[in-house]
Order: sequence, then structure tokens, then C-alpha cells
Amino acid sequence: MSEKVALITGITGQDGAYLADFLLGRGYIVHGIKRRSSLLNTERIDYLYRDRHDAAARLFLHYGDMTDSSNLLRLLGEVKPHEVYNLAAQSHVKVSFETPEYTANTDALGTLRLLEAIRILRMHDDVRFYQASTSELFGKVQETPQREQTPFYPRSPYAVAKLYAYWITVNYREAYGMHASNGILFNHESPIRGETFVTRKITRAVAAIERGWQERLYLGNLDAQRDWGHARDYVEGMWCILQQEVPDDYVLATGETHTVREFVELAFGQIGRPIEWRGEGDNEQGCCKRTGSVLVAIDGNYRRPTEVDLLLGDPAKALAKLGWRHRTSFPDLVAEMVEADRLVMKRMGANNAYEPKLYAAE
Ligand code: NDP
Ligand code: GDR
Repeated sequence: MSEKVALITGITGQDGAYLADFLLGRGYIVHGIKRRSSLLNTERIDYLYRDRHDAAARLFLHYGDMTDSSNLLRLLGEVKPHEVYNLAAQSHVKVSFETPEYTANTDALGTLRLLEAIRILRMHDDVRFYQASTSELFGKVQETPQREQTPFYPRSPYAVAKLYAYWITVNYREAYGMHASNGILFNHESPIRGETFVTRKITRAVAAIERGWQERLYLGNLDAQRDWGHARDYVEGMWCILQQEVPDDYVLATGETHTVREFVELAFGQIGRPIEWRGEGDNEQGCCKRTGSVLVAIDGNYRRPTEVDLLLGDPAKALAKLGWRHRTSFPDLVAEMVEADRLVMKRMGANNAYEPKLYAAE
């Protein structure tokens, strides 16, 4: 059999990097779409890349954008993939309230453009399509644990855009018989998680505070509960979904939920630092000097206009049909992320090159 070819949109993101690594390890030829940016944005996949003139090169990158139909059409025609993983998205929930139209264009219409390109090229009988759907679809709690049949109630422009993408994927499956599936993935993190998601914001703060480079940590809603797993485990689930004879939709989750507050406690526990909590507007003067504890305070700017209070997934279908289950426990995830950021900051310290990038905490 000829080598399998995969096309990944969003290859420069957290999941794209783990998935590319996983597929290359399984002998795939991997093509990825990257956006043009004024600085290089391939840091997460540089270690996988070989010059395209090298006979051993199996990873190929192409400029593209989910907002550009002609680009998607051309790339699909050139690459002729067996499997398409649509991971590209404006993926930050809070940012989607600031850029709702762009988020809809990329996350909702971008998915339509990709599906339609496959159809126009008459590849819909041959290509298997994975859509990166999300637990944000469940939004305002209707039932827990959340499973494939739980009604959706999106609570952000991001989630509403992803709702369109979910249903257009189902529609192309039903209308054209496409092998198109949704993975409804609950939060998954890693040492290469974007710095503005809460887990990475916390683990970076732990490492910076330990070195004396940051004084305090400001967060939004500490009571939000999330079902957090490791991205490495979840990309394997994406692949399993596309290996099924019959396309279908699956929840991937750990079946455990934890508050943001618990994440903070576990992360600072890793460096043995107690925490002093302050509410919004509380006096922060004189805090922590005597006790050596860390100040974690609320800044209302990090709250969302509408919040998703509780996510807890039921991965029973994925276990029964795919044989998939998460492998990394919550404490191991937190520990791995903290240790990775400590190492990053240690290297920065050795090179005298700490870059606070304070905006990264937004
Ligand atoms: P990231 O934000 O890390 O990566 C998003 C990727 O999409 C990046 O490669 C980004 O490029 C690319 N991208 C953004 N906009 C466009 C565009 N207009 N055209 C082309 N590419 C674009 O997200 P994750 O890796 O964490 O998530 C992957 C997917 O899974 C996303 O669709 C996300 O919504 C979804 N998801 C994620 C979950 C999670 O917990 N991580 C849970 C459930 C779903 P660049 O690097 O240039 O910014
Ligand atoms: P989420 O992830 O919105 O669940 O979306 P994020 O880490 O941004 O927020 C998780 C929870 O933490 C609360 N929170 C804060 N969040 C951020 N970013 N910054 C803060 O300072 C802060 N303080 C508290 C949030 O209010 C929220 O309740 C992620 C993304 O990867 C989506 O693309 C994906 O679809 C979902 O996970 C599943």
C-alpha cells in the first residue's frame, strides 16, 4: 500500500505539533498549512522539520489561511491527502469576544471552505475528515457528565462558531456520504500550550516567581471547573477516530474535573510556595513579605462576559468504540508543565535572557 498522506490545518499550534509528531511516527507523509506572520511561527514543529531537498523529508509546510478558499482548494488538489485534520482556529475563548467576526470567519466558515473544497475537487469519497470540535459546545450546564447526546448551549462567539463547524461537518457526512467526524475534545494542555490559556499562564508564573522575575499572579474566575487532559493523549484519539470504518462523533475527556484554584494550588505546591488569595479590589499592600507566600489576586479583566462554569466529560463511547482512554493524570499533567517551564526559565537565566512578555498573561 502507498504511504498515507495527511494534511493538518493549524499545524503550528499545540495540537498540530503533537499530531504531526504522532503521524510521522506512524509513517505518514504530513503536510501542514501555516499562516504567514511577520515572525517565524513554527517553533513547535521545528524539531520535526527537514529541508525539503533532503530525501528523508516527510513533513512539508505550505502557506495558507482558513479565510482563503482558493488557497485551500489549490493545496488540497496538490497534496491529495487521505486524511484531513482541521485544527486551525482562533482558539481563545476570551479573545473571541474581542474578535467575534474574525473568529466566525476562521472557525465556522473556514471549516465550510475546507469541506466544500474537498467536494468541489470530488475527493469526498476518498478523504477522511476530522473536525476539532470542543467541549465549549456544551457551555451552560445542561447535564453532567457531558456526552455525545448532551444538548449544546454555546456561551461565546468562539463556541457559536464551533457549533456551526460541528453541524456543517455532520451535514457533509449526511448529504454527501463523506467520512467526516467530530472529536468533541475537552481541555487538553501540555508544556507547549499557548501562554495565554490559564494552565500555561499559571505554570509560567510559578517558574518566573520562583526566580524572582514575577511578583504576583492575576487571574479571573478561580471557580471555573475544567476536565483537563494531556494533548499527547488526545491527538492519538483524533487519529483513532479517522481509522474507524464508519464516521461518527466522539467525546474525548478524562472524566474528572478540577477548579482553576486547584490547578494553582497544585502548581505552586510543586515549588513549595504557599498562596495568599486576594479578591478583586482587596488591599494587596504588605502581602506575603513576611510569610514568603505568593499573592494570587483577581483581576476582573480576565473574566468572560459569559462563562462556562463546569465541564466534565464522559468518554465512555470513545473507550467502547475506539479503545481510547487518557493516560496522563491531572497531577502528572501539572507537574510536567511546571517542570518544563522551570527548565525554560532556567535556560533563560543562564543566558541572562529573561523576557517577561507580560502581555502573554492576557
Ligand atoms: P492553538 O491555538 O494552539 O493552535 C491554533 C492553530 O490554528 C495555530 O496553528 C494557528 O496558527 C492556526 N490558525 C489560527 N487562525 C488561522 C487561520 N485563519 N488560518 C489558518 N490557520 C489558523 O490551538 P490548539 O492546538 O490548542 O487547538 C487545536 C484545535 O482544537 C483548535 O481548533 C481548537 O479550537 C480545538 N480545541 C482545542 C482544545 C484544547 O483544549 N486545546 C479543546 C477542544 C478543541 P498560528 O500558529 O499562526 O497562530
Ligand atoms: P478555555 O481555556 O476557555 O476553557 O478554552 P482557558 O485556559 O482560556 O480558560 C479556562 C478557564 O480558566 C478561567 N480563567 C482564566 N482563563 C484565562 N485564559 N486567563 C486567566 O487569567 C483566567 N483566570 C481564570 C477561564 O475563565 C475559564 O473558565 C480552551 C481552549 O483551548 C478552547 O480552544 C477549547 O475549545 C476549550 O479549551 C475546550
